[in-house]
Amino acid sequence: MIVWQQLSEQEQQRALQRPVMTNKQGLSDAVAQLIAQVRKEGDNALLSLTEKFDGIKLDQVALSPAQHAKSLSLLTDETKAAIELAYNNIAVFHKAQIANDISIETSDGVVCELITKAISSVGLYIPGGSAPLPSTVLMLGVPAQIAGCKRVVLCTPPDTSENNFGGITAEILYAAQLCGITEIYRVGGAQAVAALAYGTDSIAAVDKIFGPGNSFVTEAKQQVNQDSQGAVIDMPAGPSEVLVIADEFANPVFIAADLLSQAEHGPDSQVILVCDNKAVIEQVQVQLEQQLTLLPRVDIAKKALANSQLILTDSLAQSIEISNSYAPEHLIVQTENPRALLPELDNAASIFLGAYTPESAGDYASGTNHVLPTYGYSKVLSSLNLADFNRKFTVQEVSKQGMSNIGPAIMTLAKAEGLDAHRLAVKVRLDQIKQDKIKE
Ligand code: HSO
Ligand code: ZN
Repeated sequence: MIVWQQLSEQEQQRALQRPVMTNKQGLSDAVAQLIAQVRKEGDNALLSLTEKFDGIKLDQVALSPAQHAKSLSLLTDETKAAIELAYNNIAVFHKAQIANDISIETSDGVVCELITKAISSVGLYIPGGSAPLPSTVLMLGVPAQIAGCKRVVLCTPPDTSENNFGGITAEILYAAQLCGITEIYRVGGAQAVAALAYGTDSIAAVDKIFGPGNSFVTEAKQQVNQDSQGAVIDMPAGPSEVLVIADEFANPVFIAADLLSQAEHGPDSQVILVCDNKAVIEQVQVQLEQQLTLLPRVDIAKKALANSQLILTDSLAQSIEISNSYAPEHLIVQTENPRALLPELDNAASIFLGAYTPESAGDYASGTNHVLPTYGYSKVLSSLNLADFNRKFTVQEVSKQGMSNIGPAIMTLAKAEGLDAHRLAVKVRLDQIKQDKIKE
């Protein structure tokens, strides 16, 4: 536990520092090579890299209908129902985000419009292997479906477990099926990102790539994003993080469970508790130790906890201040009246209010999206939403009357900028309008 009051300003800054994301040259070179190989050798590169990294020799990246059916058959009714419940809630929340087009007359005879259209083709990268994420299929696939993207392509590494060797995790397939995704490929890592960005014989290139991944995937996304021939990506990736604001009314068992649910994601996960009550922090510490030992991912969670903080503040106001300056990805508020604090919570990508709102709710099934800006980006970036699968463009139509109304001002502005061709483009029209009037 650290006592905020007793730290110098510098120490306070250090306490909230995130792990430095070193863009190791070795990683960057290795990924650049993988991308180059996929661009040159196409499907052959995908198959040989899958053999090398995933240890499985495939004859094609597409999943055959027979393999698809075999993988899907492994799913229990209980899991299906859970995926359906999550799908429905996520769909309700994202359908509510459908934006209305705008058409408005800004001056008499001057009509301006804002039109929303779906991005035509999107690629969803879903991690596989030891920790497949069917929930991420829903978080990406549902908004893509609601936005109406014409092509939705899913890439995920092939399953190498004994009973589904060479298939795809059943939960991923079922979630994809609900989202109407039919293009599914068994390829992961940087090679999947390269295929999505540049295309191969089997996988046509997409316009935008979404989804989390390991350091290779993250680096590959950055590289294709920087290339104008590549693809745009969803958002910068960083270690996942949670900050809990608690007061004397909070339940230490709940808090510890929430902190651990974040800690089990990875050794670099960030977990922070800010609380103005010492007894609560001490009880959380006891709970952390007790609950930790029961977790299958105890080693990962332990590492994450080692670089995390339990901070004693002198007031709730100070706790809020710390949270706002840290700008967490997830913010859980366990206080007497959490909703009352909401107007003061400025920077967080996803906020969880009250004792019965764990992060797990938003991770899986409440309806909000779990793809969120981390690493302090919540100050400027938004939680993934329907707009990420859309683009907006404008339309304008100016009548003769409209040109007469705004033309003189445009000419004055063009003159002020010294752009005479701009001024003339208006003048020729105003002259024509004058001539037409004389003829009338
Ligand atoms: N907490 C993760 C999302 C996730 N949790 C997926 C469980 N599965 C990042 O927001
Ligand atoms: Zn999670």
